[in-house]
Amino acid sequence: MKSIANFYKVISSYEEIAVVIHKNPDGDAVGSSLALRDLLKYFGKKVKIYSFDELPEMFLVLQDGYLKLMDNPIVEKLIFLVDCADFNLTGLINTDILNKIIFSIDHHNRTKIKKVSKYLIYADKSSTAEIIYNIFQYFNVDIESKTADYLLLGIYSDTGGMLHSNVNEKTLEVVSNLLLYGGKLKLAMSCLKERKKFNRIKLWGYAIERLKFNQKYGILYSVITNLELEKYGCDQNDVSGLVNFINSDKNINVFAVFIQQNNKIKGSMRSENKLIDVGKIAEIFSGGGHKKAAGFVYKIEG
Ligand SMILES: [Mn+2]
Repeated sequence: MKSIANFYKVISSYEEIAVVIHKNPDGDAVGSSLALRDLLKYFGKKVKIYSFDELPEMFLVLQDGYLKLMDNPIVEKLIFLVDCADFNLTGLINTDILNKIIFSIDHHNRTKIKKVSKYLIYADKSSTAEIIYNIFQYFNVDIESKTADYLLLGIYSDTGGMLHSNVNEKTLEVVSNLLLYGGKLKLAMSCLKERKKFNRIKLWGYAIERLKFNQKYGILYSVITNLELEKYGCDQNDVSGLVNFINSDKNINVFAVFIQQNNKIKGSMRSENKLIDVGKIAEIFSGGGHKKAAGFVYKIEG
């Protein structure tokens, strides 16, 4: 689906609608899902948001808005996936989606996701939140200050606080308008700041100490094992900010952190090089992402 106009056509046949976010949810998944719920409610829909994982600690203030997927089977016939590059990242299983319509709203660099029949995918947007903002605008729906907070959380989270190269003049215009709608940066700031806990800083120090540079490909990377994560009292959420943190030197093509977990390697990559699309690299290793930031989980056979 290419046009936002079809969004209303699709939702008009349903009274009850589900929104599903990806595992290990980030600020964009959380902010976008809450804002989408507000939009759907404006259109008179009953909406439930489902998450496979508990929300990470920094989003606890928003926890009430979510149902745990395991304990709450989805009854709604229309399911929105937000910010989800890969169906497997939802935690949904085949029986959850039997005879249901799946609608993806996303900015990851993918044109097709398995089992999804409706799309609004704009890979040039900074975040899914920016796309949701565009839907509000298209249908002339007033954005309340609380919704503006959610959208700002999504945009701030995916742009590392407006520091990444996915920010353009449109993103800044959206942020400016959201502030005019009464949005505050407080929620976004508190969620981003919370990521710098003591344990996390110790882990980052350890990983930074072990950074290696691969001259041939211009990749700066570090490897952490799952046992080391445990030793520092951290989990995978604590690693996500690290790759943004080391993303610094303009002569380096790709910044990456790899977590080794039994027979799996989980990678998180960033690039500021215009010629490099890390989303494509991630796809090769069965992952996904947008041009400048991407992740994958690679299973080692045998
Ligand atoms: Mn996102």
